[in-house]
Amino acid sequence: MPRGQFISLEGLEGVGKTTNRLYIESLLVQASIEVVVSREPGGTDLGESLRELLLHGRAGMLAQTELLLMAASRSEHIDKVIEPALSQGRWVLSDRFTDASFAYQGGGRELGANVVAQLHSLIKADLQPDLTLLLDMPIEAGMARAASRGKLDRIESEELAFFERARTAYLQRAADDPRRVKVIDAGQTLEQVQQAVSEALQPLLAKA
Ligand code: T5A
Repeated sequence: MPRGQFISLEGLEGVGKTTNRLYIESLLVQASIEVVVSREPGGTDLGESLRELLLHGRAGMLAQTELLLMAASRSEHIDKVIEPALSQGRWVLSDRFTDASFAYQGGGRELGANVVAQLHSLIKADLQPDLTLLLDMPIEAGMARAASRGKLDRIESEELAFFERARTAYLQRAADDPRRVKVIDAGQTLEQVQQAVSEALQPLLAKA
């Protein structure tokens, strides 16, 4: 059985990952592709408990603790959800993956890309998505969208400079691997964003 394809969605707060995840799922279902939809942090029972701590725990968590907990969630997610699905020929659509740690902990928390890469060498560092859609837009506009949904969580409450560093790190990841990471202007109308998302998916869909 051919291995499934792995797609990740990335971007800062409020850029429309959830909205576009649902759209991509509908495109895959229309194409009769069996897809496992998941998220990070989360995706497993333990990962969802870690997500609760990471997003709604008390303030004052050390940057390195945050990175380790993200990686712990990812390790469980890879072994228990992503790898089994891909090897059974199913596709995986994950709301965030490793690029988020490079952006938020490497960039935002200033731990640096080397530390993030070193830690990931302990988990399955060679597993990369076949396609990553990086939804990008000015930070303030994304935060306004996120804020319109209600109270901000622990990470969403960070200062603007944190998100500026995270955005720079995300765009660096895209520049370093343009074949895998496609940057989509998330500040357009939803219809335009979905058109761009659909176009970016075509090469993968053509292989299905
Ligand atoms: N994290 C995660 C790390 O620090 N390191 C890591 O390694 C990992 C894996 C996870 C947090 O953890 C951090 C990053 C995050 O801070 P999350 O699950 O990504 O959190 O956060 P969510 O709250 O689920 O998602 P976001 O806040 O990022 O929002 P979304 O899902 O990007 O945006 P969405 O789809 O809910 O849209 C927001 C609003 O905008 C509207 C939608 O209708 C909605 O109301 N909208 C648009 N409006 C106008 N035009 C468009 N084109 C629109 N698209 C969406």
